[in-house]
This record gives sequence, C-alpha cells and structure tokens, in this order.
Amino acid sequence: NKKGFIFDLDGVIVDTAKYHFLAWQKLAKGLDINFTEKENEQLKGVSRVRSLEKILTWGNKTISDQLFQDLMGKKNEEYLGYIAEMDDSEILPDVPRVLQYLKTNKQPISLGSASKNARTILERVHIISDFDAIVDGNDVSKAKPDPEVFLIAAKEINMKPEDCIVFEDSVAGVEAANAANMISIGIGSKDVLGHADYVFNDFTEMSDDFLKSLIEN
Ligand code: G16
Ligand code: MG
Repeated sequence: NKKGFIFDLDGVIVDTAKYHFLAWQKLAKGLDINFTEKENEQLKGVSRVRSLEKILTWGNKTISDQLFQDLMGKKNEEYLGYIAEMDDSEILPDVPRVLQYLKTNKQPISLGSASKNARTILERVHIISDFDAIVDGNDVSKAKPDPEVFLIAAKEINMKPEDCIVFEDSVAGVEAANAANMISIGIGSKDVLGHADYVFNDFTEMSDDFLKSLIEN
C-alpha cells in the first residue's frame, strides 16, 4: 500500500514563524506600524507578498510599488540572517521519527510549502534528502488556500490527490489540503485547525499505529 505524504515546512518541520515574526516586526516598526504576535498568526502559510499587503492594511498605509519591492527584499534579507544560524536542533519534536517510519515503509514524501526559502532551510537542518519531491513558493502561481502547491506536490511523487495526506499548521494550508481533496492533518491547536480531518498538538502525539492506519486505509 502506498500513500503520498505531503509536509508543510514552517510550523510543521521547523518553527521559522518566530523568525518571520521578528523580520516583519522590524519592517513594521520602520513604517510606524504596530505589529502583534496575534496578527503574525494570520500570516502563517501566507505568501510574502500577501503578508506585506496585510501588514500595510492593518497599519492603514499605502506605499509605492517601488517601496513595496524594496521592503520585500529587506524583509527577506533579515529573515535569511536568522535562517543562516539554524541547525538540526531546530527540527520539531518527533519529525525525524515520522519521516523514518514513512521511509521504512516505502511511502513517498513531498514538501508543500509557501516559502521561497524552503530548500535553504531543509539544507540547514540536514533533512533535504528525506524528500522525494520539493514544491515551494518558487513553483506556484497561486498561494494557499489555493490547492495548487499540494496538487503539484502530489503529481511530483506520482500520487493521486485522494491518496495523499497533508500535514499543516496553518488555517490557509488546511483549507488548501481540503480543497485538493486530500486528508488534512492539522499540527497545532484544535481551536485554530478545527477544519482539518485530524488534529494533533505536535508529532509526539502521533503514534506509528496511526501512521500505519493512514497507509492502510
Ligand atoms: C511559510 C510561512 C509564511 C511565509 C511564507 C513565505 O509558509 O508560513 O509565514 O510568509 O512561507 O515565506 P518566504 O518569505 O520564505 O518565501 P509554509 O507554507 O512553509 O508554512
Ligand atoms: Mg506552515
């Protein structure tokens, strides 16, 4: 039996949301916008362009296209500075166990991330070789909640959408997985991810038996 297992990156494999937050916060401060952690929650899984648009809307600011582009570049530079310091210790608990279980059972594994920095991050934490396919922000034209990223991720590992399982931490990402007709597994709080087929606080709560049942059903 074979299923396609598709992993989101930020918030599922590593916690880079804290670095996105620091970088966006610095940018917002420069624009005299007060940007909170609660607002940052709404940027999870959302593309870089869309994130900046939202921050500007919240801060009631309009800026020129030129400045918009400059700020996007600056934000990414700041973010890359944090990424450069990452190592294996930042892989979230039990992610290696789950990947190992799936590999041992010969299940195809794909990445489906909105980030344009996905490959850099996977290399930094040394798990890039665990993925049979990597689909990220460079490969899509429509951002989550559009299902495009997961549909391409499935195609790359030759799996039909209905035979795929998606691990996601964001509201938009779970919506995307559902729209793709895949099984959605929320990683995080039930309050936020109630629209997922299953929700676990983190991978330590997901047993090998549960993974086995996903493969066999
Ligand atoms: C991630 C984050 C988002 C971020 C987006 C784009 O998505 O959750 O907060 O805005 O990528 O990232 P970048 O600026 O690196 O291209 P995911 O889908 O991995 O959770
Ligand atoms: Mg995410």
